[in-house]
Amino acid sequence: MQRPTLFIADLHLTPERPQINAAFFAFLAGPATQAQALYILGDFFEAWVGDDDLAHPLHAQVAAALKRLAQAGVPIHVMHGNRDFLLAEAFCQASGATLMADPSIIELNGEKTLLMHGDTLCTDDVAYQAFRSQTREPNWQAAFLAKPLGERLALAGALRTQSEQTKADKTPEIMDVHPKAVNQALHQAGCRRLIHGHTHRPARHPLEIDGHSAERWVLPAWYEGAGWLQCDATGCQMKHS
Ligand code: LP5
Ligand code: MN
Repeated sequence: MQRPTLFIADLHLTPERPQINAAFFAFLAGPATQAQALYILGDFFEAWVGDDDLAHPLHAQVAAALKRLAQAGVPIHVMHGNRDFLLAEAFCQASGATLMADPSIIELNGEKTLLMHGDTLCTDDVAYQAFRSQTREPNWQAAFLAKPLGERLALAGALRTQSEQTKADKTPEIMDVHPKAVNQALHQAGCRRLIHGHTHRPARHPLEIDGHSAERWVLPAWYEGAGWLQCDATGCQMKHS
């Protein structure tokens, strides 16, 4: 039987949520071993301040566990999220994973499928989009990465606090994807299936794009437990453990 392709996002791995880390290691040792490929669509880590933080025991353990899966023959693809856009070459070396661009198009069981983290679709969140543009600039990143690790961790912590505060003032609609952005992304990519994370609102949304039926899958965050999308020739379904 054909092996399924698995998609996960928004695990937000951190030493502060050991039960979720355990759920991830169980996922890697279980369903992931049967996969044709594993796609991690951003916000894998709660915060990633640079690859030198691989020295943290949890980060080293996560990279080693991914590498075991990669060496067992399961290709692992990682996309940046808004929490871990600084994942880079050393992480790939340590984990055996390959970084993929956001957006990317893959051929999934004969269907062109668009993969995104999902943050770029939240076009009404103007303050976030400005912040995103700034922090994706190579010069900004070089200056940030030149700071000592401890300082970067402190800045990331301050920014997480600020993010939680600013989100309290934003409406749920502002923090969701904009339908026009979704339509435009699918139209431009020539795809009828989109898989993304970021909004933490797991669902399958049926759509119509250019007169054809289409679908948008939103991956779950891993706050309560593990959740992933499993796709094979018969289609996609959400799984939980
Ligand atoms: O992540 P989440 O779900 O809470 O909210 C996101 C958007 N927030 C973010 C910020 C991240 O949470 C922080 C990640 C830290 C790790 C990165 C490390 C490297 C960078 C360190 C830089 C110092 O992405 C949030 C969205 C929400 O998704 C829904 O889509 O609304 O957007 C914001 O909160 C951004 C604010 O609206 C604007 C922020 C202005 C910040 C100004 C810079 C101040 C620097 C503070 C450092 C002390
Ligand atoms: Mn995100």
